[in-house]
Amino acid sequence: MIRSAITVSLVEEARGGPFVFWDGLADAFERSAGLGFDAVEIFAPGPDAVNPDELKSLIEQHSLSVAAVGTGAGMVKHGLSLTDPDAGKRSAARDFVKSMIDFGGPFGAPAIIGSMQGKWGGDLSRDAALELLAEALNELGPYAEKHGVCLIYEPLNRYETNLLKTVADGVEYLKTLDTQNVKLLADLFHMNIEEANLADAIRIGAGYIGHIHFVDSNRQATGLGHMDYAPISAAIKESGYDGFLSAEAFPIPDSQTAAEKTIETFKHFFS
Ligand code: LER
Ligand code: MN
Repeated sequence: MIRSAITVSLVEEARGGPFVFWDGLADAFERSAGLGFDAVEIFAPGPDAVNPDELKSLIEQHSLSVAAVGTGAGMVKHGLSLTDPDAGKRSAARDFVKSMIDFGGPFGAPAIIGSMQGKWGGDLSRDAALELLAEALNELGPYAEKHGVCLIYEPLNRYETNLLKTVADGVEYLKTLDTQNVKLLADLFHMNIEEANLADAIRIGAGYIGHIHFVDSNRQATGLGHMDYAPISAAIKESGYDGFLSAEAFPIPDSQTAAEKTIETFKHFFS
């Protein structure tokens, strides 16, 4: 079943970033439940930022799930990346991701590798960086399996990565991995920059896409840009996707309006 989700950031350093809620978990859960969302996606500074008992009680109180947990704080707060030329830093990056897998796993929430994938450049060739990333994913994918969750890898647009930028490239890359427990994140904002046709890209990703960032062309909430959701939603449904459509969008004009616009679009195309 396709379910709705919405992001909350607990990372002060990321303020100004594309997350809908910013005022803590309790606020995010209450507003999300009030609007009829199915789940919350959490961007946290680290594995200890959230008390698991508190999260458990919010989940129960509001009948919500945790859709996914972001790992970008490893980069934003600690400057870590899985393709750092320095082996010690790569190892610290993998440890950070593991700690986030251990945080989200018990709640059934996969961890997302977005900015933690890093970039190639300097002495590090593109092939070498992709090899380092594959080593990391081959370790972290099976690591996530012990919680019964997958690991999510997100192709990004050209301004945020020079590694993999399209769904098709992501699919081909996943096929080269030893693990089958890594799925792609199709972020409609990144795709709007990189894909020739978003619906075709979704079809190419059928069976490989494990999470979707549901957002408009300008990274505002759905309905506030010029994305054409009719062909995109048709492709998502045709592809048999049964994960979350998660609003990773700027809180413009404010969090509540962004959340309302998202659930309105979700209901229009997916209910
Ligand atoms: C970054 O642009 C992004 O889309 C996030 O989901 C990555 O963690
Ligand atoms: Mn994203």
